[in-house]
Amino acid sequence: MVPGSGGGLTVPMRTQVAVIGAGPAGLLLSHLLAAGGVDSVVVESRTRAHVESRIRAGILEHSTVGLLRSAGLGDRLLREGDEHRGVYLQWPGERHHLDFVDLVGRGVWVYGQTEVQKDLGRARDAGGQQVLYDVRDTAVHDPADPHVTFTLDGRARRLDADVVVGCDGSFGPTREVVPGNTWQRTYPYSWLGVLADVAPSTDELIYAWHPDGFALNSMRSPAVTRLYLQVPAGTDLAQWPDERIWDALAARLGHGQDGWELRRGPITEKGVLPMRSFVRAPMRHGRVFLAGDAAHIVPPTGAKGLNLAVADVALLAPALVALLAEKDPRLADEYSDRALRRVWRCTHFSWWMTTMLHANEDPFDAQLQLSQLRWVASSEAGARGLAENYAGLPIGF
Ligand code: RFL
Ligand code: PHB
Repeated sequence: MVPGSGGGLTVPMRTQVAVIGAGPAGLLLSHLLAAGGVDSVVVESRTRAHVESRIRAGILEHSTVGLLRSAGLGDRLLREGDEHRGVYLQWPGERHHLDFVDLVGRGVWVYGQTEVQKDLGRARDAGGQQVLYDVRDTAVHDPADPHVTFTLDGRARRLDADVVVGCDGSFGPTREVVPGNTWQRTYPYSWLGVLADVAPSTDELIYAWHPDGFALNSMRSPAVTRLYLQVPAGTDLAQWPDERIWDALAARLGHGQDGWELRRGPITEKGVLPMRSFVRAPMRHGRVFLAGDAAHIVPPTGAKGLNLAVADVALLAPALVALLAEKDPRLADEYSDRALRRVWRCTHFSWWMTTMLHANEDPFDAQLQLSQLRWVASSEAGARGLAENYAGLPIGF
C-alpha cells in the first residue's frame, strides 16, 4: 500500500483488497489475506473503542474455533473461553439437556464477540495490516475496476484496489453496488438482551419456551450472565425497568422449579434487538464481494450470525489469495454459490429455532411448538438434527 503524498483534497492510496468494515468478518479477512501474502486496507466508520465494546454474539461453533486456532487467534479463546457439550431445551415443568458431543461428536464454545474482536485487533497491531477507523461517507465505485472513497480527518480519500469486499454489516453501502435478489422475513417480536454482573445460574445455555414468550439464559464468563427475553417488535426499553426484566426472566426460565434458582445481579447493559431473516444473492458483482451480515442476517436464536460471517471469510480469503497471488479465478468464481449453500442452511435452522421457541398468541401454533420440542428432546433423530446444525457444519459444507 502506497499512501499518497497528501496536500490535495483527495489523498489517493492503493491496495490489493479494500475491505469495508472492521467487524469480525472484515478483520478476519484482512488477517487471513496477510497470511496468504495479500495486502489489504480496512476502512471502518466507527472508532476502534466502539467496535471492540459492542455486545453481540457469544457462541462459537466447533469449526469457527478450529479456523481461529489455525489462524493463530485461538490462545486466549482456549484459555478464557468455555467449552459446552450442549444446551438445555425447556418448557413449563420440563428441562432436557441435549448433549451435542454424544449426538454428533462436537460441542460449542462460549466466547463473546467482543473478545474475538479484541483478539483480531491485537493480531492486527502485531501484523501491521492497516485499519482506518472513524471514516465518513464511504462509497464503493465501479465494480469492474473498483475504488473506494471516504473522508478521514476531514480530508477526502480515494483507495484504489484490485478487489473490494463489503464486510460492512446490515446497513453498509457495499450491497448497493451488488445487484441481485433479496429474500427476507421480519418477525413480530424482538429480543431484549441484558448483561448482568452475576455468576451464571446454569452450566450450559437454557432455551426456554413459555406462553409469555421465549427466554434464553446465556453467559460470558464465570462472573457475567447474558440473558434475553422475547418482547414485541417496537418495544421501548423505558417500559422495562430492571425489576420487570428479572421477574419476567424468573417466570419464563422456571425459577423455583425443581429447586433451580435464577441469580439476580446488577444489569450493566441492555438493548432491544430486532429479529430478521435476510439473504442477498449473489454475493459478488465483478470485483466486489460481500461477506457476513452485509449479505445475510439471521435471527439470533440459532447463534449463527457471527459463525456465518467467519465461514464466508474462510472461503473468501483463499479464493482472493488464488485470484490475486496466483491469477487463478476458480475459487473466486465459486465463492458465492459455495457460501450461499451454508447461508441457506443456517437461514433455515435459525428460522426453525425461532418459530419453534417464540410465542405468538395462536393456541394451535403453541401446541405444534410443544409437540416439536418434545420430539426434539426425546427422539435421538430429532436431537441429532438440532445438534448437527447448532454445533455447526464443517467449513465448506
Ligand atoms: P458487523 O459486526 O456488523 O461489522 C460490520 C462493520 O462495518 C462497519 N460499517 C462501515 N464501515 C465503513 N463505512 C461504512 N459506511 C460502514 N457501515 C458499516 C460497522 O461499523 C461494523 O464495524 O458485521 P460482520 O463482521 O459481518 O459480523 C456479523 C456479526 O457481527 C453478527 O452476525 C452478529 O453479531 C449478530 N448479532 C448477534 N448474534 C448472535 O448470535 N447473538 C447476539 O446476541 C447478537 N446480537 C447481533 C447482535 C447483531 C447486531 N447488529 C448487527 C445489529 C446485536 C446486534 C445489535
Ligand atoms: C449470546 O450469548 O449472546 C447468545 C447465545 C445464544 C444465542 C444467541 C445469543 O442463540
